[in-house]
Amino acid sequence: MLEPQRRPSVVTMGEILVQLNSVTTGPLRHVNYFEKHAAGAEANFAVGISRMGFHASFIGRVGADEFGTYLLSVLKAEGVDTSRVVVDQEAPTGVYFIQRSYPVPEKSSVLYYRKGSAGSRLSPDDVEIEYVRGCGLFHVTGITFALSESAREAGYKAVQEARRGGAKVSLDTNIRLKLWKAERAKEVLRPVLSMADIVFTDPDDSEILLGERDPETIITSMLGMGVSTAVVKLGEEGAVAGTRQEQARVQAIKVPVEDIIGAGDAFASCFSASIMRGESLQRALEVANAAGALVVMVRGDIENLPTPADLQRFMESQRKGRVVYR
Ligand code: KDG
Repeated sequence: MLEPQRRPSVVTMGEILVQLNSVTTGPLRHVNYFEKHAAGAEANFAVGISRMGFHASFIGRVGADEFGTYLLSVLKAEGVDTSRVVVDQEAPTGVYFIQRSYPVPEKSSVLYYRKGSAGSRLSPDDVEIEYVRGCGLFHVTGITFALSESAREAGYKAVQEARRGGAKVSLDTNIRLKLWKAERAKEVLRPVLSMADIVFTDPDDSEILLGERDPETIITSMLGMGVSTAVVKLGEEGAVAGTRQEQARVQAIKVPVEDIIGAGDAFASCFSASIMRGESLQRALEVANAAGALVVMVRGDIENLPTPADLQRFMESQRKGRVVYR
């Protein structure tokens, strides 16, 4: 058993990638400059948790290459425990590009170069049982289960062991249809849903997983599956959350949008941090909503992830109406 003080509060597991974000908007064929960022849903979550003052750890693989070295140094600089990151000698670090505001204004799309990447070679052997059992919260997204068979098995193992150790499990459904088909996502993720305590989702993913788009119905059916907190992100309509005891709702915050990718991870990490701080469901949803708004204002997923002090200043500026809206 790990000593209590050595136990990580939050463990996440997935693929950390290099994001090459278009400096200018429009179709990628005409973009000449790309900016390098560290990204990947679960890694973003770990950084978000660490900025909020909790111990966070990331399990995954990077290649033995310059990009792998870069990603590890970012995680370390952010205070994320990388002791369980494997440097894979056989495969390169995954990369993806972001195209912004084309063809839909303010929407971003992703282009993956990650097939056979180090991150996708995540395996059950990378999941150290005592480590995962010892955490307070284990967080994973649907992306990890879509990467490869071995990554899916690693995902199942980690979720089961976290539960065995008494940790809470949080799942962001994050179904990326560029990585797998809807029917397969449903088949693989349904068992994870029924093992999760906290679920973050949206109507598109819920339609695939539950055949439901209505937020209240989604919450009711998730609670019926044994989930204790269900959160439905509604984009421009804000978000709703529910437990068996309470319901919460927030309106979206209007801010100048640079790149929406990463907002969901900011939302999920700050929601979880707020719940870990013992705050109410309504407060957690407000904090999550504010964190998501902060992240869309810049390119890159992790750069604008807030500290508690940032959140306080931003939320105060909202109340005072000081933010200049579009
Ligand atoms: O949630 C943001 C992620 O989608 C992005 O950083 C890349 O992890 C990623 C993915 O697989 O899409």
